Amino acid sequence: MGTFESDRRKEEERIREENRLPPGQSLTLKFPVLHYGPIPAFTPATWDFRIWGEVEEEKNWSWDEFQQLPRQKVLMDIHCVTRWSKADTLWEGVSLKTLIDSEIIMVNPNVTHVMQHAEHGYTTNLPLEIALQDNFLLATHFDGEPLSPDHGYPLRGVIGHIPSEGELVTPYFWKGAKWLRSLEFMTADRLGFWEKAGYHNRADVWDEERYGR
Ligand SMILES: Nc1nc2c(c(=O)[nH]1)N[C@H]1C(S)=C(S)[C@@H](COP(=O)(O)O)O[C@H]1N2
Ligand SMILES: [Mo]
Repeated sequence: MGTFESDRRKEEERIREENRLPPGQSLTLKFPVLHYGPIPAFTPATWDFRIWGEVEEEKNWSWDEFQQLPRQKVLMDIHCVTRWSKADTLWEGVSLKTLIDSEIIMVNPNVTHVMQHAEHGYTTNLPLEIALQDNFLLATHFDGEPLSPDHGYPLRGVIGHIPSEGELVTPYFWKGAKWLRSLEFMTADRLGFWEKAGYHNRADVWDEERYGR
């Protein structure tokens, strides 16, 4: 116990010295589980992933089809608004930017925002330009393994801080939806689940935008 806490503090000091710990956060070596509501079951035969809203052509990918999309690995630090941060988390999955750059999906030119829709109605919104950054991923794997059910299996949005790309905007971790089922492209902003409940719409971790607009 004591040993674990001193390991944690040492690691926290290192991350802080590297300017990777946002204000008001503390480092955890664990991986907390945080969500509202129950963990949904995954049924591969009926699962689909939809691309809809302001797009040239809607998509409805089966689980098998989703596996065929180009894949990427991203290493980032994640920051929960409840004040824990976790460093060097390794994610693997599909990058929205790659899907758009390779014209696998084509969004209308007036699109400004994207809504993630998850099982049981959880939603979270992002400006398109942030969802197109390298630090937003549609992740199927964490640390080389498929996501565990409590962390969003089979698919979740992930957003975090990439230390080597310090210029990217980094929102709090709630802006990645676990058990993700669709992306809705929009021509105006709309608030997601926590955003409607009073959490900050932009949610920049470095400006400590936890609550309010
Ligand atoms: N579907 C869904 N996704 C969600 C949430 C949720 O309640 N439901 N909570 C968010 C919050 S507040 C955080 S901090 C992260 C937590 O992810 P983790 O449980 O893998 O740490 O998931 C985010 N995604
Ligand atoms: Mo969170």
